[in-house]
Amino acid sequence: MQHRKLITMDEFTIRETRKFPQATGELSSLLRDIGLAGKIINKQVRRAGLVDILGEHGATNIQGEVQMKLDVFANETLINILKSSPDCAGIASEENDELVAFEDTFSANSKYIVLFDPLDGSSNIDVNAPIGTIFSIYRRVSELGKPCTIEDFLQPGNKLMAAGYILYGSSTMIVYATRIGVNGFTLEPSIGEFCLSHPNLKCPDNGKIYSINQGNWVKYDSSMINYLNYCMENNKEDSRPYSHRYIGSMVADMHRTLIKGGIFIYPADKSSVKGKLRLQYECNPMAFIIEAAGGKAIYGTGNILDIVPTELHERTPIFIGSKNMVSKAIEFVSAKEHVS
Ligand code: P6P
Repeated sequence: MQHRKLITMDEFTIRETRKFPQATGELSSLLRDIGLAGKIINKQVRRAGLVDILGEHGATNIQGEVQMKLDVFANETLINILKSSPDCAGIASEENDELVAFEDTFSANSKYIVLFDPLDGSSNIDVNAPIGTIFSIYRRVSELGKPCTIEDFLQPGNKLMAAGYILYGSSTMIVYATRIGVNGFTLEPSIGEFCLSHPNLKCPDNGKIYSINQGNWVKYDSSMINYLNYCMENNKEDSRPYSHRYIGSMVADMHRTLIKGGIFIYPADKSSVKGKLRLQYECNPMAFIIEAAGGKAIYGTGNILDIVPTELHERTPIFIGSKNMVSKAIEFVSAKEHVS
């Protein structure tokens, strides 16, 4: 049988870079570094049940969430690798209160900064459910040669240069978007390389799955309840245009939404008036990916990518996925202006 030639992520990014004569290859190099961090994290995730890496690390992060040891390992791996990369001036992590500006000369002259959620969905670690790493890459706005500043990290999502996620699922994948498209790569363990498996990903305009934590039902306002009734009412005639799926790990729920179509929603509610999910670490990167794949990402009346962040860890409501399903949801849900 003729084996399909494997195209590694490095080969792919170099090929893409060659399409732009002015490109320097720094972004490709940064994506390679993030892929390396993903492979190192993946090795521990795959052994989590065997090594003393489960269980609560005891510390709590700025969100007040107890940090699982794997969270801390993933965070430190990403920081260490990006610190030694010549293409990253600094980072901001969902697990760190403040940004980390890399002070060495190499880094201070780098033109990119990276934000990441090192291990999203970590509450699923001890039940072996899919978890993921989410990352965003911006071109810095501060002066080269000096440490990066908070302004570099408070750019709206429409300024992103690239964004992606690593999904530690039944296989390990990295999916990333640039301004020219979305591509997925699956880790081939025998050679330790991410190989192109999902070229030119597109989010279907329609889908059959709505994804939301309906356990929060009692906290929703009437417009949100009306929308959920719409999602379920159709099932009474067993027409079943919509099914409900919710993994509770954004990377896994979003990957399904990207591949199969559907809508993922984490709305504002009575106890989380700004929503739960973080704008810079979860919502903007996912919005960038979904919109690059032809989908839609809204917070209420406006696009997620147009929100101008005012603080590093701010949250936002999110309706994201197949563009026709997002448009339908917004018909029901009264516009919720972004509460900054
Ligand atoms: P809930 C995980 O903690 C996370 O940040 C996302 O990955 C996920 O979509 C969401 O929170 C789950 O939140 O309130 O439904 O448990």
